[in-house]
Amino acid sequence: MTRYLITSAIPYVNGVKHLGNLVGSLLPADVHARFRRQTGHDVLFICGTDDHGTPTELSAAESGENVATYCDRHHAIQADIYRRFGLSFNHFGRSSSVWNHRLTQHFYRRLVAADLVEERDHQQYWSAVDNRFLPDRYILGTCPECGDGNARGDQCDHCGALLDPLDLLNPRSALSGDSNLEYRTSRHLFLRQSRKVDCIRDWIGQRDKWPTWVRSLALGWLTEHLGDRCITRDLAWGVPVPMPGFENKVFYVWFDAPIAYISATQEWADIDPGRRDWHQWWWDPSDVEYIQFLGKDNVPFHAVSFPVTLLGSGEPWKTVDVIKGFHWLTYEGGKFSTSRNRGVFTDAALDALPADLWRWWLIANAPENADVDFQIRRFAHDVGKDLADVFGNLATRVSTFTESRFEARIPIEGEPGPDEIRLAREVNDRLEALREHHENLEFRRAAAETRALWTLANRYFQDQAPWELLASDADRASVVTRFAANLVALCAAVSWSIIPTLASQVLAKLGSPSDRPTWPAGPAIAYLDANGGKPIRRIPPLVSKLSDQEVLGLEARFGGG
Ligand code: B3M
Ligand code: ZN
Repeated sequence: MTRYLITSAIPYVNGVKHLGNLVGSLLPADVHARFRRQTGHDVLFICGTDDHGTPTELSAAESGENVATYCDRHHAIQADIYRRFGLSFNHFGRSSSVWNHRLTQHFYRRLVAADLVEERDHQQYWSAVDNRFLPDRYILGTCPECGDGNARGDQCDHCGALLDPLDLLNPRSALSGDSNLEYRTSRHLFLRQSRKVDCIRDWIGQRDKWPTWVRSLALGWLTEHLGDRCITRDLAWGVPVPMPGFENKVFYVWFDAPIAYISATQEWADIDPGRRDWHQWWWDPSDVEYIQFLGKDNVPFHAVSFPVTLLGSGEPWKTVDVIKGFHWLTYEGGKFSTSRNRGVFTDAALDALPADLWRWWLIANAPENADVDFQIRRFAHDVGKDLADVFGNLATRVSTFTESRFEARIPIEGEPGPDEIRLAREVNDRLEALREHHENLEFRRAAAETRALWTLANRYFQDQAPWELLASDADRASVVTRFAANLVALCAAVSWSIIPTLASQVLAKLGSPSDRPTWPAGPAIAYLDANGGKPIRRIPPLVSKLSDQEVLGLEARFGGG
């Protein structure tokens, strides 16, 4: 049976992430990991923090902390937030770990042996005021593409262009503002990606499960931009370059970051070496399907650069089978902005409302094929409707009725009739569709199908009206109540990957396994007719709807409206 290796892009350690980061990689990866575990597969779900790079150094400098201490603190903050969001990583590692230092240097040596690394002189900005080189985000300036005045040395946040510091007009130091910069030559290492173009093109050609837009993005990058890439920087924080003359340099963050997927697995294995073996996941495994979840700006690095590292090493590393990319989540018609504190950040989201409300809306509206706008008012409306009116209402109504009219036991009397046979057939069809959507990584469709099952269950209970049957046909009232109670359990079990806390609450009250409910197997008629005599408890209202006042409060708090 296939085993699933699942990675989410590793978020930069600096600062708490917003909902866009959550839905762009971490959350869908979790939903898929949970779904695969539910269907009986062996899953390894790996993530961590991306601890290197100039944004982190700049944030540490701003907070007055030493970079390592800053990273420790922020790693713990992010790990805690993701735990509270229910993200079920097997391991949440760090790119600054000793495992990642070791493995990054290993890849470097293999690439040198394969003649894929070249030393070159590289022009860098140098500031006399700061007394240092200014790589990447240490430089700010005017974007040559769109004219925005605050583009950074590696990227323009305004238009998304990927840049080199030397591309910027009117460059200045991000540290001191010094604009009287010098060019200085510094010796750097380049990964000769251009020699691997055909190899990567063939490799992409063999991956047939990527979303079309991800594939074209990757192929476009391959043809237009695949120059050799500088993989070292004049910085102190990062993985040291094991090469004489490079004592004051480290590897570029994007060289070591994806390697952390593997090194975090090695760290995970070292926690319990008797039972865990990282080779089984990464070293030429025959039965592993590897899926990466990431935002669209990360596609080139995962579809082209990281494969150059893996394939270029000449070793049998596992490469990705499916890249599931995501577009952007925007916030109330604009951008999420950390500096302007605009948008919903993950810590504030959890302070305001339970995790499952965010999880539900984000998955149901995941930016899979285009950007999606998050609006507080729409969010409040949707979760009120789906989670309170449909799913919550179903669970509370059915359990309350069973408790008060059947002494808190699923009634055993009566035989299913034509309505139950029809219902079971529809449940079978919908379950099969739902399973396919999850297997195909179609999250919006999976959420819509999940909702359709809830609606079906609600409608069955409402149409059959067992409260009216009690006096006229007690056996029918029993059958309907039994089917409805089992439907609630089924609805909860298949929702667990998206809303794990709410689903577990419901299952616990119904006396069903709630930690990791198994995916329903076999014909629905059998399990909808089962459990006669089983005790259940009343399920209190699961989700309360947000009032207008509360919506206004959230808008004010998160800068929306
Ligand atoms: N930290 C960028 C990002 O969070 C980067 C991803 C690395 S994945 C190896 O978008
Ligand atoms: Zn720009």
